Amino acid sequence: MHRQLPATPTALRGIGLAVAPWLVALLLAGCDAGVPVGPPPITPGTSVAPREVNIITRDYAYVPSTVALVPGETVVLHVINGGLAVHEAILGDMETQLAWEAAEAPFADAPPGPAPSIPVPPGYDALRIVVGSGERVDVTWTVPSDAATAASGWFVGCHIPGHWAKGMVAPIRFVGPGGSPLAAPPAGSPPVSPPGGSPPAAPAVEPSP
Ligand SMILES: [Cu+2]
Repeated sequence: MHRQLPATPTALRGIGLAVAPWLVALLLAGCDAGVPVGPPPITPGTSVAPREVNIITRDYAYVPSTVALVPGETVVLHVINGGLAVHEAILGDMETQLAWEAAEAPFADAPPGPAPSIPVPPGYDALRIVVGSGERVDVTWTVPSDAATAASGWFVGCHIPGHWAKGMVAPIRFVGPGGSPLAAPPAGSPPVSPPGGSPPAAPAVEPSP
């Protein structure tokens, strides 16, 4: 414990040093905070050696709360359901998330069993991984190389009815191999509903040309 060290203002004065109390407080706080650590470097996955990425679903959130991916890399997504409810991980930009939210809404009272196939509008197909309670599903997937250019940003979202509204969404942070962000979050991004909040309104879905 740093605070138990004898380097208090009184002790320092006792050895002839004039140290301002605020400086000691700053030093002690620095000890507690530790050395600033940036995001860990990422070795992008390849088709030969995909990078392993864990996404844990809970009732009703994702762990980690932000998923770091390198555009163009190939990953093996391990989606592990640590919750009691069935969950899914849909990876795509916000327009895609909202299209799936609208498309899955009619299935709120679906009977137990395999997840129904969702008639998502053309152009909004996305990587969708459904996992039952206690299950783990592994999927090898290549991140689109242009994903970071999506104006609305990318997310991992669960659109099993009611889950998005409970805040079951995690932003994807696109990074370079060094772990540094490729771009700041775009201005004017659609708001992500907070836990317990109401979901963003579904967009007017236009068919793809
Ligand atoms: Cu869910």
